[in-house]
Amino acid sequence: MQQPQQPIAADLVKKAVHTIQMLAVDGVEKAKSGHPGTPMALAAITFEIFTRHLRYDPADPKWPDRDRFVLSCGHASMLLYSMLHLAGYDLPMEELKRFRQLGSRTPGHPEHFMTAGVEVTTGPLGQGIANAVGMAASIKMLGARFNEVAPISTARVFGIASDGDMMEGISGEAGSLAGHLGLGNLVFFYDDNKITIDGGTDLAFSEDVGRRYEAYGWHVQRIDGHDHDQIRAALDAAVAEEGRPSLIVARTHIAIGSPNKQDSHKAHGEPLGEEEIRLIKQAIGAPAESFVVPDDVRAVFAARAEEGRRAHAGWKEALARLEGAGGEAAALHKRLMGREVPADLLEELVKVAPAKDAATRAHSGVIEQRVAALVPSLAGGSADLNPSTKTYIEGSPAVARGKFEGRNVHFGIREHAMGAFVNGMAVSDGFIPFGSTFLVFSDYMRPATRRSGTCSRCSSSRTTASSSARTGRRTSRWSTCGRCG
Ligand SMILES: Cc1ncc(C[n+]2csc(CCOP(=O)(O)OP(=O)(O)O)c2C)c(N)n1
Ligand SMILES: [Mg+2]
Repeated sequence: MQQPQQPIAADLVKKAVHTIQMLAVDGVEKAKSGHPGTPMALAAITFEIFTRHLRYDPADPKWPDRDRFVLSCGHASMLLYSMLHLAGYDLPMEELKRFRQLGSRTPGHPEHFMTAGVEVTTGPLGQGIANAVGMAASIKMLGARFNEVAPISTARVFGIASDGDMMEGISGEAGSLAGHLGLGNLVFFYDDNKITIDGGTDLAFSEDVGRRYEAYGWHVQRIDGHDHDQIRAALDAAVAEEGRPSLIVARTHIAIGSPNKQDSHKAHGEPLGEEEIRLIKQAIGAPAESFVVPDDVRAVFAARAEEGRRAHAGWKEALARLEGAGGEAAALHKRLMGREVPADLLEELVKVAPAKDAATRAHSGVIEQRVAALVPSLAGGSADLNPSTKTYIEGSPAVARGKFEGRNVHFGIREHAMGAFVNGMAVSDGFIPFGSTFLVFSDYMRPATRRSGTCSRCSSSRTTASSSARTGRRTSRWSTCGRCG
């Protein structure tokens, strides 16, 4: 397990945070569009997440047991791109300079299939934090199957959500489910900056978000989001809390350090302007030039990447132990990680297709049981409609707090969250997820549905069972379309 790294000197921390802030500001300024204020405000928090806890190996962005980082407020994308660049992912400075340009790997909002290190597409507020709940559950479900043999699924999901994320109803549904399931591997910051596009949050938002999440069953802390000691202490406590998801309510100031834009909604969605940037850089002692990364800041991240490489090597040893143990666990692990689907699935299903007329959902139920028997990756559930959708996988328990070995998820009457949850599972490893409800209520899932089902390689909307039939391959990775290579 990767531990917090050696303390970094306070002046170097400050310099690194300024570097993150200025990369984001410079990117937005060069593009002449984007969101500079929020990356500035969140730089300290993100720096602490990446350098203190987040376990990642930039040389292998898909390492299955990496910790995930989800920027639910996708409009602050330049923050994520700056972090990925510094962390050593395949995102060169040239790409930061091409922010929001056609064909760049730095689109206005982060796209999962486009940029290494972007764990899930974000932008529609509320979706990212709800995806993160599905990701955290998926990691626990995988762990429940194998960790006793060897600890191969131990990752945590870190993220940041903004006021907009917290106002959107979907985050409430997902938060409620995460609290119910006791997802202790989920750690989110709430960027409590009291600003949205139209002005102060007091225009439309007055509840105590922290108390709401406490009521959901989360472990909640409240901090000054610019104070590194407080951020570190809260992060350490959140990571140590294994029985509940954690929310760290961080009071921040949008565009902190900007003499004329700090705490103003004007810093949300427009470039700060050359003169304002000059004043900021002068005030914080940053170089006047754009897109500068000092060597000692690079060295901090290089050291962190080295720690990540070591953690990755440790995980490979655990994986070798699992594979070396042989037997059912090793075989199941291989099938899950490959999301294996038999090439003759269709023929197998035709064999059990009921001959008698019945409701389509009754036929579907019969077929699904057969799919479940042939495809161990299949997992999911319904939004409280099991007797009607007939999707409960027989012979497997339901996922519950502290019990993640089952394949059935009771989503409760939460269609919005169900859609985002299964999308979160889809970008995780091991499972081919499904959700179910009445067709008319599937309208509640429409935003999540729009974002699902794209090929992870070429982003076309065709996915697999049919691809294996088309390509004639014995098995195929479920999340690729089979046409792109
Ligand atoms: C579902 C959805 N509705 C609307 C928007 C457009 N939008 C982008 S950011 C934002 C709100 C900004 O406020 P906040 O979330 O607090 O972010 P901050 O300005 O503090 O960075 C809105 C309404 C969106 N991205 N997603
Ligand atoms: Mg805000």
